[in-house]
Amino acid sequence: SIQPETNQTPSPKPLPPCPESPPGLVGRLLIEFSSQMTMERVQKENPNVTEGGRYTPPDCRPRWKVAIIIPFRHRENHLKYWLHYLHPILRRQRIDYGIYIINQLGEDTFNRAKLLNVGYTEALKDAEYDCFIFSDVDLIPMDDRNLYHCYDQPRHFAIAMDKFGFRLPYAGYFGGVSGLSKKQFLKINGFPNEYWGWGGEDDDIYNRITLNGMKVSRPDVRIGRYRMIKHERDKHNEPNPQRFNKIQNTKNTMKKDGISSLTYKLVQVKRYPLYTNISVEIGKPP
Ligand code: BGN
Repeated sequence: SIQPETNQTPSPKPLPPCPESPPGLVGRLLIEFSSQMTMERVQKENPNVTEGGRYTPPDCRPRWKVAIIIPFRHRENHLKYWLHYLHPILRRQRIDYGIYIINQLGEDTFNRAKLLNVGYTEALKDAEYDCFIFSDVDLIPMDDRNLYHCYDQPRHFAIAMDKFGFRLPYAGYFGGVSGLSKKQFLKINGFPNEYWGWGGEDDDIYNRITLNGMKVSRPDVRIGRYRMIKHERDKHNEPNPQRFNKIQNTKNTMKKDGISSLTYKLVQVKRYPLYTNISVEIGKPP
Protein backbone atom coordinates (compact mmCIF):
# COMPACT_ATOMS: atom_id res chain seq x y z
CA SER A 1 0.00 0.00 0.00
CA ILE A 2 0.97 3.65 -0.27
CA GLN A 3 0.64 4.26 3.47
CA PRO A 4 3.93 3.52 5.27
CA GLU A 5 3.32 0.96 7.97
CA THR A 6 4.89 2.99 10.75
CA ASN A 7 1.68 3.91 12.53
CA GLN A 8 1.29 0.68 14.40
CA THR A 9 0.68 2.16 17.85
CA PRO A 10 -2.26 4.56 17.87
CA SER A 11 -1.09 8.01 18.92
CA PRO A 12 -2.46 8.98 22.35
CA LYS A 13 -5.59 11.11 22.40
CA PRO A 14 -4.60 14.77 22.84
CA LEU A 15 -5.55 15.70 26.38
CA PRO A 16 -7.78 18.70 27.05
CA PRO A 17 -6.19 21.65 28.88
CA CYS A 18 -6.51 21.35 32.65
CA PRO A 19 -9.57 23.25 33.93
CA GLU A 20 -9.14 26.62 35.69
CA SER A 21 -11.06 25.27 38.66
CA PRO A 22 -10.24 21.60 38.91
CA PRO A 23 -13.19 19.31 39.76
CA GLY A 24 -12.79 17.31 42.95
CA LEU A 25 -11.29 20.04 45.12
CA VAL A 26 -12.63 19.84 48.64
CA GLY A 27 -12.13 23.43 49.87
CA ARG A 28 -11.35 23.91 53.58
CA LEU A 29 -9.13 21.15 55.03
CA LEU A 30 -8.54 19.86 58.53
CA ILE A 31 -4.81 20.19 59.21
CA GLU A 32 -3.23 18.81 62.39
CA PHE A 33 0.22 17.69 63.51
CA SER A 34 -0.54 15.55 66.57
CA SER A 35 -0.67 12.12 64.94
CA GLN A 36 2.64 10.39 64.26
CA MET A 37 3.75 10.58 60.66
CA THR A 38 6.14 8.22 58.88
CA MET A 39 7.69 8.44 55.41
CA GLU A 40 6.52 4.86 54.72
CA ARG A 41 2.94 5.89 55.33
CA VAL A 42 3.24 8.97 53.10
CA GLN A 43 4.78 6.83 50.34
CA LYS A 44 1.89 4.37 50.51
CA GLU A 45 -0.58 7.27 50.31
CA ASN A 46 1.06 8.57 47.13
CA PRO A 47 1.84 5.64 44.80
CA ASN A 48 1.45 7.73 41.65
CA VAL A 49 4.19 10.22 42.55
CA THR A 50 7.29 9.23 40.57
CA GLU A 51 10.93 9.22 41.65
CA GLY A 52 12.24 12.54 42.86
CA GLY A 53 8.75 13.73 43.81
CA ARG A 54 7.44 14.31 40.29
CA TYR A 55 3.81 14.20 39.21
CA THR A 56 1.82 15.09 36.14
CA PRO A 57 -1.97 14.90 35.85
CA PRO A 58 -3.07 11.89 33.78
CA ASP A 59 -6.27 13.41 32.43
CA CYS A 60 -5.40 16.92 31.24
CA ARG A 61 -2.65 19.12 29.83
CA PRO A 62 -1.34 21.49 32.57
CA ARG A 63 -0.66 25.12 31.69
CA TRP A 64 2.39 25.41 34.02
CA LYS A 65 5.32 23.19 34.89
CA VAL A 66 5.92 23.94 38.56
CA ALA A 67 9.08 23.41 40.62
CA ILE A 68 8.35 23.59 44.33
CA ILE A 69 11.46 24.73 46.18
CA ILE A 70 11.84 24.20 49.94
CA PRO A 71 14.84 25.66 51.82
CA PHE A 72 15.87 23.16 54.46
CA ARG A 73 18.08 22.20 57.37
CA HIS A 74 17.29 19.71 60.17
CA ARG A 75 13.51 19.69 59.72
CA GLU A 76 12.90 16.03 58.81
CA ASN A 77 9.78 15.79 60.95
CA HIS A 78 8.17 18.84 59.31
CA LEU A 79 8.98 17.49 55.87
CA LYS A 80 6.94 14.32 56.53
CA TYR A 81 3.84 16.38 57.33
CA TRP A 82 4.45 18.70 54.39
CA LEU A 83 4.63 15.76 51.96
CA HIS A 84 1.65 14.04 53.61
CA TYR A 85 -0.57 17.07 53.11
CA LEU A 86 0.78 18.62 49.92
CA HIS A 87 1.07 15.69 47.52
CA PRO A 88 -2.68 14.91 47.64
CA ILE A 89 -3.58 18.62 47.42
CA LEU A 90 -1.34 19.18 44.38
CA ARG A 91 -2.75 16.07 42.72
CA ARG A 92 -6.32 17.33 43.17
CA GLN A 93 -5.22 20.71 41.81
CA ARG A 94 -4.01 19.00 38.58
CA ILE A 95 -0.55 20.53 38.95
CA ASP A 96 2.44 19.27 36.94
CA TYR A 97 5.16 19.48 39.57
CA GLY A 98 8.45 18.39 41.13
CA ILE A 99 9.48 18.80 44.78
CA TYR A 100 13.02 20.08 45.53
CA ILE A 101 14.42 20.17 49.05
CA ILE A 102 17.45 22.47 49.15
CA ASN A 103 19.53 21.37 52.10
CA GLN A 104 22.16 23.75 53.49
CA LEU A 105 25.11 21.63 54.61
CA GLY A 106 27.17 22.51 57.70
CA GLU A 107 26.19 24.68 60.63
CA ASP A 108 27.04 28.16 59.38
CA THR A 109 24.34 30.83 59.40
CA PHE A 110 21.22 29.87 57.43
CA ASN A 111 20.49 31.74 54.21
CA ARG A 112 16.94 31.14 53.01
CA ALA A 113 16.95 33.34 49.90
CA LYS A 114 20.25 31.98 48.60
CA LEU A 115 18.90 28.45 48.98
CA LEU A 116 15.87 29.51 46.93
CA ASN A 117 18.18 30.76 44.15
CA VAL A 118 19.98 27.41 44.26
CA GLY A 119 16.62 25.62 43.99
CA TYR A 120 15.67 27.64 40.92
CA THR A 121 18.99 26.80 39.25
CA GLU A 122 19.03 23.11 40.14
CA ALA A 123 15.37 22.48 39.25
CA LEU A 124 16.01 23.85 35.76
CA LYS A 125 18.73 21.21 35.28
CA ASP A 126 15.98 18.61 35.81
CA ALA A 127 13.16 19.86 33.60
CA GLU A 128 11.92 22.91 31.72
CA TYR A 129 10.04 24.48 34.60
CA ASP A 130 8.32 27.79 33.88
CA CYS A 131 6.91 28.37 37.37
CA PHE A 132 8.64 28.30 40.77
CA ILE A 133 6.89 28.10 44.11
CA PHE A 134 9.05 28.81 47.14
CA SER A 135 7.69 27.30 50.34
CA ASP A 136 8.84 27.01 53.91
CA VAL A 137 8.74 23.40 55.10
CA ASP A 138 6.46 24.15 58.06
CA LEU A 139 3.59 25.80 56.16
CA ILE A 140 0.53 23.80 55.14
CA PRO A 141 -2.35 25.34 53.17
CA MET A 142 -5.76 24.89 54.84
CA ASP A 143 -7.73 25.16 51.59
CA ASP A 144 -7.04 23.35 48.34
CA ARG A 145 -8.57 26.19 46.30
CA ASN A 146 -5.27 28.03 46.88
CA LEU A 147 -3.86 26.83 43.55
CA TYR A 148 -0.09 26.20 43.40
CA HIS A 149 0.67 27.55 39.94
CA CYS A 150 1.85 30.93 38.63
CA TYR A 151 -0.14 34.04 37.86
CA ASP A 152 0.07 37.22 35.75
CA GLN A 153 1.87 38.88 38.66
CA PRO A 154 4.17 37.40 41.34
CA ARG A 155 2.01 35.47 43.77
CA HIS A 156 1.91 35.51 47.55
CA PHE A 157 0.11 32.38 48.79
CA ALA A 158 0.58 32.38 52.59
CA ILE A 159 -1.50 35.47 53.31
CA ALA A 160 -3.49 34.27 56.31
CA MET A 161 -1.32 32.27 58.68
CA ASP A 162 -2.63 31.02 62.00
CA LYS A 163 0.29 32.61 63.89
CA PHE A 164 -0.68 36.04 62.54
CA GLY A 165 -4.39 35.59 63.38
CA PHE A 166 -5.23 34.60 59.78
CA ARG A 167 -4.34 38.04 58.38
CA LEU A 168 -1.38 39.68 56.69
CA PRO A 169 0.99 40.94 59.41
CA TYR A 170 1.62 44.01 57.18
CA ALA A 171 0.60 45.07 53.68
CA GLY A 172 3.96 44.30 52.07
CA TYR A 173 4.40 40.85 53.61
CA PHE A 174 5.74 38.33 51.06
CA GLY A 175 6.99 35.55 53.35
CA GLY A 176 6.21 31.88 53.80
CA VAL A 177 4.98 30.70 50.42
CA SER A 178 5.38 32.67 47.19
CA GLY A 179 5.49 31.94 43.47
CA LEU A 180 7.04 33.54 40.41
CA SER A 181 7.08 32.52 36.77
CA LYS A 182 10.52 32.09 35.24
CA LYS A 183 10.04 35.39 33.45
CA GLN A 184 9.03 37.24 36.63
CA PHE A 185 11.94 35.68 38.54
CA LEU A 186 14.49 36.75 35.92
CA LYS A 187 13.00 40.23 35.72
CA ILE A 188 13.96 40.83 39.37
CA ASN A 189 17.37 39.11 39.01
CA GLY A 190 16.15 36.35 41.33
CA PHE A 191 16.52 36.70 45.07
CA PRO A 192 19.23 38.33 47.23
CA ASN A 193 22.17 36.10 48.23
CA GLU A 194 23.37 38.36 51.02
CA TYR A 195 20.75 37.93 53.77
CA TRP A 196 22.39 35.67 56.37
CA GLY A 197 20.17 34.70 59.31
CA TRP A 198 16.51 35.41 59.99
CA GLY A 199 14.46 38.18 58.46
CA GLY A 200 14.25 40.75 55.72
CA GLU A 201 14.95 38.61 52.65
CA ASP A 202 11.23 38.34 51.88
CA ASP A 203 10.89 42.13 52.20
CA ASP A 204 13.81 42.54 49.78
CA ILE A 205 12.03 40.25 47.30
CA TYR A 206 8.86 42.33 47.72
CA ASN A 207 10.90 45.46 46.99
CA ARG A 208 12.41 43.87 43.89
CA ILE A 209 8.93 43.09 42.60
CA THR A 210 7.51 46.58 43.08
CA LEU A 211 10.70 48.37 41.94
CA ASN A 212 10.45 46.42 38.67
CA GLY A 213 6.92 47.60 38.01
CA MET A 214 5.09 44.47 39.07
CA LYS A 215 2.58 44.04 41.87
CA VAL A 216 1.87 41.13 44.15
CA SER A 217 -1.20 39.02 43.47
CA ARG A 218 -2.96 37.22 46.32
CA PRO A 219 -5.84 34.79 46.87
CA ASP A 220 -8.97 35.64 48.82
CA VAL A 221 -8.24 35.89 52.54
CA ARG A 222 -10.72 33.06 53.24
CA ILE A 223 -8.75 30.77 50.93
CA GLY A 224 -5.13 31.77 51.61
CA ARG A 225 -5.14 30.26 55.11
CA TYR A 226 -2.17 28.32 56.50
CA ARG A 227 -1.18 26.30 59.50
CA MET A 228 2.41 26.60 60.66
CA ILE A 229 3.96 23.63 62.47
CA LYS A 230 5.03 24.91 65.87
CA HIS A 231 8.74 24.68 66.58
CA GLU A 232 11.56 26.09 68.65
CA ARG A 233 13.73 28.80 67.12
CA ASP A 234 16.37 27.22 64.88
CA LYS A 235 20.01 27.30 65.83
CA HIS A 236 22.30 29.27 63.52
CA ASN A 237 19.44 31.36 62.19
CA GLU A 238 19.55 34.32 64.55
CA PRO A 239 17.78 37.53 63.50
CA ASN A 240 20.04 39.35 61.05
CA PRO A 241 20.92 42.76 62.59
CA GLN A 242 21.72 44.13 59.10
CA ARG A 243 18.24 43.46 57.77
CA PHE A 244 16.79 46.90 58.61
CA ASN A 245 19.55 48.61 56.58
CA LYS A 246 19.58 46.13 53.76
CA ILE A 247 15.89 46.41 52.90
CA GLN A 248 16.41 50.17 52.42
CA ASN A 249 18.96 49.49 49.68
CA THR A 250 17.23 46.97 47.41
CA LYS A 251 17.12 49.45 44.53
CA ASN A 252 20.93 49.63 44.47
CA THR A 253 21.78 46.03 45.37
CA MET A 254 19.34 44.07 43.23
CA LYS A 255 21.13 44.64 39.94
CA LYS A 256 24.34 42.96 41.06
CA ASP A 257 23.17 40.66 43.88
CA GLY A 258 20.85 37.93 42.63
CA ILE A 259 20.62 34.96 40.31
CA SER A 260 23.28 36.65 38.15
CA SER A 261 25.86 36.50 40.97
CA LEU A 262 24.91 33.14 42.52
CA THR A 263 27.77 30.78 43.40
CA TYR A 264 27.63 27.58 45.47
CA LYS A 265 29.01 24.08 45.63
CA LEU A 266 26.65 21.28 44.69
CA VAL A 267 27.51 18.30 46.90
CA GLN A 268 24.76 15.74 46.33
CA VAL A 269 21.51 15.23 44.44
CA LYS A 270 19.47 12.33 45.78
CA ARG A 271 16.14 11.25 44.37
CA TYR A 272 13.71 9.87 46.92
CA PRO A 273 10.23 8.58 46.07
CA LEU A 274 8.49 11.77 47.24
CA TYR A 275 11.13 14.49 46.72
CA THR A 276 14.54 15.35 45.34
CA ASN A 277 17.12 16.28 47.95
CA ILE A 278 19.79 18.73 46.84
CA SER A 279 22.60 19.27 49.35
CA VAL A 280 24.76 22.35 48.89
CA GLU A 281 27.51 24.38 50.46
CA ILE A 282 26.62 28.05 50.18
CA GLY A 283 29.38 29.61 52.28
CA LYS A 284 29.02 31.90 55.26
CA PRO A 285 28.55 35.58 55.99
CA PRO A 286 31.55 37.81 55.19
C1 BGN B 1 9.25 41.04 59.35
C2 BGN B 1 10.54 40.48 58.78
C3 BGN B 1 10.19 39.44 57.71
C4 BGN B 1 9.29 38.37 58.33
C5 BGN B 1 8.06 39.02 58.95
C6 BGN B 1 7.12 38.04 59.62
C7 BGN B 1 12.36 42.13 58.84
C8 BGN B 1 13.02 43.31 58.13
C9 BGN B 1 13.09 44.51 59.08
C10 BGN B 1 11.74 45.08 59.42
N1 BGN B 1 11.32 41.58 58.19
O1 BGN B 1 9.51 41.98 60.30
O2 BGN B 1 11.36 38.88 57.20
O3 BGN B 1 8.90 37.45 57.37
O4 BGN B 1 8.48 39.98 59.90
O5 BGN B 1 7.72 37.31 60.63
O6 BGN B 1 12.78 41.72 59.90
